[in-house]
Amino acid sequence: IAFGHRSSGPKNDRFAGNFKTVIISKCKAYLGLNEEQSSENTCEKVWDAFSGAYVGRDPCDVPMEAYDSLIHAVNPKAACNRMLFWSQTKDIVHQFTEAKKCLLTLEDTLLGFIMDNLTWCSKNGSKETFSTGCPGWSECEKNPVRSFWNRVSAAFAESACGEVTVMLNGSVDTPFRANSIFASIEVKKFSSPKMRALNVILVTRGNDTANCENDSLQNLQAVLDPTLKYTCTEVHRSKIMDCISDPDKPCGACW
Ligand code: DVN
Repeated sequence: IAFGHRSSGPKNDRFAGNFKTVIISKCKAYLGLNEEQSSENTCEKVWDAFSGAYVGRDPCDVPMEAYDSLIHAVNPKAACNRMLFWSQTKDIVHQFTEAKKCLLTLEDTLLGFIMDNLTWCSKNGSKETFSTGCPGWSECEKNPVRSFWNRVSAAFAESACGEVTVMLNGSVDTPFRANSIFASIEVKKFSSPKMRALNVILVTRGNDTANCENDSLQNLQAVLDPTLKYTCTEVHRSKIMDCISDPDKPCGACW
């Protein structure tokens, strides 16, 4: 009787309810901290558009376009000259943007912040959201999580303006990896004259495998809009870490 008003089983409803609660509370926490223009029901709108993308769908058949209405619902404003892209440098970039507010990554925007580190999917004909038993990143291409990151990354890169920074990993053979989101989605959306330059920060550890002459970085320059200015700077990881831990060091001193 206690759950009599619910349309399906209480156990599943409770689970779906939890995921919705996580999304709404992360959304509210973000808006509270970031003083962004928002209305009373922004987070409810985010949930409706977000869940509408994948709930009831086969977890291997959610294309990136399913999240179009979510992007339109949020319509994030671009932060010209402050956008930081990354590939294979997740930990250091987020430590960096946490410490220094001069640059921001996708995960420092509303949608990226909410979904970072979460997994979700539904099933054909279901009303539920699951956080376990969902397809892995490469198990099928059109899974809800991968399509979400593809779609929000495309929107983030499309809005890129002014001087743009990307932190790449100099300790791997291929800092610019062809099937990364950065290479396969974001770089293709960069366009001048709105965007002026791409500045690569290649994070090295000394005795490293890659430098700015790396073949994959030649590929990056080759696929980039030729009217964009390109720079590449090798920066030792310890220099960035020192900068992160010293609140008195301005961003300009980090590389
Ligand atoms: O510029 C950034 C940002 O804007 C973003 O959304 O896209 C860029 C980063 O994506 P990327 O270029 O594909 O960078 P990575 O380091 O190759 O992959 C980033 C993340 O995607 C990984 O950390 C994985 O997320 P996870 O599991 O740590 O939460 C995920 N990922 C990518 N390829 C994967 C994968 N997870 C599992 N298997 C793979 N093959």
